[in-house]
Amino acid sequence: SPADAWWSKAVVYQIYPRSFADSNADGIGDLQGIIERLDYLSQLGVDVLWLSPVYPSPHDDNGYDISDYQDIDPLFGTLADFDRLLDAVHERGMKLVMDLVVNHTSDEHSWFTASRDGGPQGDKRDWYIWRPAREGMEPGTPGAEPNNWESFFSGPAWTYDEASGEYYLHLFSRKQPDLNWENPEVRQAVHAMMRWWLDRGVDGFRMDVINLISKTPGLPDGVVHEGSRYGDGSPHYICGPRIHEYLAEMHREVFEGHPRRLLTVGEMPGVTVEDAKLFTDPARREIDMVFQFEHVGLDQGPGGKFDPRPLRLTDLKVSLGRWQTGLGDTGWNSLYWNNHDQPRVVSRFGDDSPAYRDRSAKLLATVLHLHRGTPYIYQGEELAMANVPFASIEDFRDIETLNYHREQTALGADEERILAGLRHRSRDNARTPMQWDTTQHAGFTTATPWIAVNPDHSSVNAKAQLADPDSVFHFYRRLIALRHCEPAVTRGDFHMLHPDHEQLYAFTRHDAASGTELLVLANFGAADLTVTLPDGWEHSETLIANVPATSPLTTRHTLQPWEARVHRRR
Ligand code: ISL
Ligand code: CA
Repeated sequence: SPADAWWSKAVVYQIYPRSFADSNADGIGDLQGIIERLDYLSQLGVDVLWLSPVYPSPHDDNGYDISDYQDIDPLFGTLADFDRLLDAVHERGMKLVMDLVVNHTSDEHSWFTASRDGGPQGDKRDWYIWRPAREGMEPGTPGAEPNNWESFFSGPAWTYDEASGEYYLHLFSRKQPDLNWENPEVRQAVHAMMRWWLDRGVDGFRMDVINLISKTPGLPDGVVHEGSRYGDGSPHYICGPRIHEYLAEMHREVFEGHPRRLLTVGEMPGVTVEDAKLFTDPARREIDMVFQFEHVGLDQGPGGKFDPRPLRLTDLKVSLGRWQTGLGDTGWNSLYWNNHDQPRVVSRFGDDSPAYRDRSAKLLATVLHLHRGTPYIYQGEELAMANVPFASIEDFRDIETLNYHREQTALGADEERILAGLRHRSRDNARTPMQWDTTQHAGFTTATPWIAVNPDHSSVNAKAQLADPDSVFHFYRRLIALRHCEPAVTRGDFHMLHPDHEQLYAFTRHDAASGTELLVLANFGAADLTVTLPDGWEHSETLIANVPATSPLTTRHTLQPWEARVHRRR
């Protein structure tokens, strides 16, 4: 069972290098900055670090547009710095996982420039996805794109290349052309690059949008939904026809028989429980776990990502509960609230007002870390870093945000309305610098940071939290330690209690092997909540709680606002 694998006991910490720590005063985080903060991560107790991309890149999408897979961007340091970082991570008993972005490259990658400049008959033409204009249309004119797909970052998913008279596909920005995975040479080049990093000593990969690499042959138009100018291409690229074949092949070519214990996690927008079970069933030898997106889409209104609506707790429980039981004993979940693409969870699903910020952050941590699966912490989450009070569009940096703003402005949308959506949802909420202390730029840099720090760093920062045993940081540290020592956290089965309750998130974890059962109770709200417990939990042992001096459990128990507690019985 996947629960026997080393990573079932592990907690992963995601570093977004550009925003973590700047060692050379250029306003951008770097590898040396990470090295200087490793003791902080060691103290937190995490097992694995995942680095967002540090490869050479024009940074159209902050490094998710890679121009050379086998080097380090000078912004972040050198390969020698990387080797020092890797050693320092290993010396502390942690592992390092790289971001693998191979659905697309940068348009400045030599593979793409060769593909483009060699023209339709060129050697590397077939490494990318080139197509002529739509039948009967004048190439380069509006609507002449080969199909009607929309890019994730607004506008058509095709860009016209005047010189060759053809278009190339890019599901993301025009500077992120999609690789053609149908071409075996492309797959072999990717496998060789992955082996090169493993030979260097890295411990695995987080695979960017890896379920988008196989497209339906013929690239058919998508259905045009009400209110959209584009077709929905997603059925033709989400978990496409050859995706399992490609991942099984990658496993064979790269991971099979590898002497070290690795971790592979596939980022998979739109993946279903059924597919995830196939991807992560160890017997099928594809990948270890997937990032799914269902729970972070539940608070999205009909207008899409930037049209937020309040979360219904019952929806969250239905969704996460279905993934828990759906993957069951066969597959394995990744557990996350945050990453560099998501707004901060304490502002999103918790309560970031001064009264409840820390307590609700601890509640969210408790609920997540007690699920079955491998938890991921995104930098700053362990300090309850919150969304950012962006004043105007000038404060944002993210390409998705800026493109959306430009598109909506051109459509005549109201500026304040656009900004309201962006304040809730922009990816830049997650990308402001790590808050180390109370100094001007939060100890992140002594220069001007590439994006402004959140003004709340005067009260929310690592220095203050390290000194306070009741801080969110130390609470995360205790949750991580609990996973390391309590087998029911990793192995226990999952049973949701009170699924229809709109304020209570409660479940049990039962581990038959050790005869241990855990009960998790969480009050998602600012009002007291009286709950009726299942039999036999009165006076059970409290393992962890986010309120001081917890009273013993009674059959009818009243939870304080945002209270969370975990009990154990044997
Ligand atoms: O945040 C999103 C846009 O609304 C997501 O759809 C996101 O683009 C998707 O989850 C894929 O994310 C990954 O690939 C992107 C990159 O921009 C993201 O940062 C990365 O996590 C393209 O490489
Ligand atoms: Ca720097």
